[in-house]
Amino acid sequence: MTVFSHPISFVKEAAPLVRLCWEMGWNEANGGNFSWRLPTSEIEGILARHYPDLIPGPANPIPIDEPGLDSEYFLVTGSGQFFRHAIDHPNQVFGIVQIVAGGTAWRQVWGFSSGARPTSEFAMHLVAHAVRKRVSNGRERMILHSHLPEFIALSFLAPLDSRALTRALWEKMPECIVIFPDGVRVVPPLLPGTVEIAEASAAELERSRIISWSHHGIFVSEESPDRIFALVETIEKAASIHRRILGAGGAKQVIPTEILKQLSEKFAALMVARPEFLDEE
Ligand code: 2HA
Ligand code: ZN
Repeated sequence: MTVFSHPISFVKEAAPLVRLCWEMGWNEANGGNFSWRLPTSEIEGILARHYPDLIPGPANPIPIDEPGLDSEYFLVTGSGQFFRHAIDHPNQVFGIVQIVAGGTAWRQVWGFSSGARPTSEFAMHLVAHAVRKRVSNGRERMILHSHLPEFIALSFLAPLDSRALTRALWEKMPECIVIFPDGVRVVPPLLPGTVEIAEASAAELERSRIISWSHHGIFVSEESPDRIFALVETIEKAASIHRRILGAGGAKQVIPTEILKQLSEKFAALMVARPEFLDEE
């Protein structure tokens, strides 16, 4: 395998993740998007060293003000860009933007070599970063939106309900409750890219790193490429098991609640939250 390299260490890490998402069948064509809140002094140092002549672009207003993100830098995929091209054309697929003017605007500082702008979901990503930066005390830095086939299929087969979906996934694979104890929060069908879906999503992101955009895909927040990939692949695996069971006429039995409780006690130290949907209704 050719080793991918890039002067910007964050692009070097993000491009293989983004390309892998395409290989997994999660991000077809220009579907989905990715962003990474970069450590400020590190990215400023890298840009000054490798791209000393960069001139930041003009300020573009953000639909929803995010004062909590003022002066932050984001590596972000471009609107219309293909995840499939991330390794071959990283400087075209990705850009780096900085939030300026007290969190009311962004300006481009690097990338988007073919003239793209940040993803059409950029305002949504910023809303999510603001919520999850606060809720996770700064740990989470990365957002991935993917069109997962098995996970999307479930939104046509099962109730659009956070508790029902979370329990259905937890009860199919013992790893699930440990890897996503915060559960999957369901956002009802709303038009992508609107302020309305951003607000509904922000409310759910207060409770979990993982939201389902019904009939559309998953939107998750995590710390690093490895963690975000592991989280999404586990959810998609559980969704595929659940969907196969539904397709075969439904489960004859599931992992008992008692075992889920024991798992969440045994692995409590590894878990990001206490599971909320374990109590009886
Ligand atoms: O095409 O996935 O949600 C980008 C998207 C919009
Ligand atoms: Zn999408």
